Amino acid sequence: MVVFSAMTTMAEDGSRLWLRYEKVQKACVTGVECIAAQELRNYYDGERANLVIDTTMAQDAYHIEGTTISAKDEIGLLYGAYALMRGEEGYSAPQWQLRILNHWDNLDGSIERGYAGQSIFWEKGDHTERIKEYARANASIGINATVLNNVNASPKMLSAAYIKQVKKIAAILRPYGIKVFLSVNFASPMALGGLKTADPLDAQVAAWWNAKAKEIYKQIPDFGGFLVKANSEGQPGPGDYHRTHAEGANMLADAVKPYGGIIMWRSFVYGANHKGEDRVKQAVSEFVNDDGKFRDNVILQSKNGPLDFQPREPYAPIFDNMKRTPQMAELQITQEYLGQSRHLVYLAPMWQEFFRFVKPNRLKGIAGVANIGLDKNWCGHHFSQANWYAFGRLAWNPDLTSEEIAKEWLTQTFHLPTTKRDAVLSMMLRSREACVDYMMPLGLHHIFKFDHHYGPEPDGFKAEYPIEWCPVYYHQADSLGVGFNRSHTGTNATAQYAEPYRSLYDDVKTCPEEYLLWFHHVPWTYRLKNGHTLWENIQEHYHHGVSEVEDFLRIWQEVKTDFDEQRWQETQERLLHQLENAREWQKVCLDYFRSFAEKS
Ligand code: GCW
Repeated sequence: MVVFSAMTTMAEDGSRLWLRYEKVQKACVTGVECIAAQELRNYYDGERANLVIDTTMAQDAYHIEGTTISAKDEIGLLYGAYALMRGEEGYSAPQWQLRILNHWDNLDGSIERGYAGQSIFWEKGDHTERIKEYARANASIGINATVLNNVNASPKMLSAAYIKQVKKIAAILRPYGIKVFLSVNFASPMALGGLKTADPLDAQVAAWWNAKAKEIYKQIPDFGGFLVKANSEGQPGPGDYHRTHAEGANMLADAVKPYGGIIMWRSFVYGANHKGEDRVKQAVSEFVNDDGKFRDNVILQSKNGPLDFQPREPYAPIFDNMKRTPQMAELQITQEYLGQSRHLVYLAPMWQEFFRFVKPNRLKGIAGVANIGLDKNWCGHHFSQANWYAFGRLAWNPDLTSEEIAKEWLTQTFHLPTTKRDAVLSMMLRSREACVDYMMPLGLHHIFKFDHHYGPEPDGFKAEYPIEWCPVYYHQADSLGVGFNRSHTGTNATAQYAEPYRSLYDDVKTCPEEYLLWFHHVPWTYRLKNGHTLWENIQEHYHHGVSEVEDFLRIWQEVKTDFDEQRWQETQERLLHQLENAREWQKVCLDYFRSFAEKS
């Protein structure tokens, strides 16, 4: 167990995350000399610890018996050391070998959908210490890879000057077991290499990528590979040359293959080729013909839901449809659509919901869009740190419960008596459902304000925008009812699901109520399971969401004296704002829907 500082002796600005160890320098650490040994020597409150290499063990796994940790290598020992300090015993091995963060960080230091300051990698200045702390925090929860730049990638990323910087960052991360990857712009051979085309079947283009891969691996021999957003939201891709995604991905895969690299190819593609098609169907239509055609070092990376990181979505049916293609899931840690860094929303329950439908053994790895920036407390909101923590812990073991993870995080991050900890725990565990309730209950989706995605705009329509960006497209409210008919009488998106979900979702009577308006256009007067009408239910959910946040504020008052002042106060301010914003959601959405519902 670790020792915590007395609350008043140190500024509690959140910068130490869950690693709030005090130096005790008590333990006598024997065995392998490595970072794990140093960490234990500094912070472990036991008398002794022993580190043993056992090459027969699985990669990254550790075994803790008494105070002896065994693992295959120094990284496994490091994972074991952190586990010992949080009180674990016995054997543990990760579910996935690929546990990766995706940073949407731009080379000018800004972060797309970042709500916690500028980039720790690209903002001007020397952030070596910060990056080292980042590595340590990731290692403590088992994250072993990272993509350093935005999927909307600048071609400059692959210039010699930037590769040099990547090499420096890789050197800081390597001792903590973190492999570096880059997002690439598919048109880099033109923008950077002066070629006339980026056609993946053009020999010069392939040669350019081969040479680029060679240049990178010469500097960074353990470089991981590339993440690619192609032919999506204006990004270039193989489609520009009438080539398939497989043809584009395979050309890159061949370039990194000699060095053991991989390509993570995103399926988040909609628009251009699919005019008029229900947006949530488009990824499957776009990719299904490529199934089985990718090289073995390509992984298809898909968001958990078929739309875009909404507070609640059904799982993405692409996971059912690509049967011969390795796949990984992309989760979003940064709360783009869940109150950003201003709302307290603990995301583990949402991710676990996804794993109920897409079993972890169907996936090759797991990616999380990071919520980290240069803000003192890393994530903007003190409680958003819990989402980074939970992502790592679930990437290691998706069978952990949201409650177990939250308890671990609370115990390490604050210093609370059990009853108070449990009060805060209850707030965390209820927070995601509360957010769904005050933003878009019963399967409503994407009724956010344009562009920044913060706050409600159910009447949102702009003729100059693609219809898939307009809230009115998603709720389809009229005098008869509300919701998007995706059943066989509508867009038939339900047909993309495997049984039993296909039938379950298709029938308004069996469709789970939390997805009701996602799959069906339902009369305002339709009676739900509780006997109340749809319109009454919608109102009840919004009211409930708001009253949950009121209760969070009550809990927060109750625990005031158990917290350090700074973190309590900063969280309080955010909770007050969250309540105001939840009330705005309630008012704007109910006023708007009432204008249809009460006419009928
Ligand atoms: O969620 C949407 C975001 C974009 C993002 C895109 C994507 C990086 O609003 O900011 O771009 O998805 O995932 O590619």
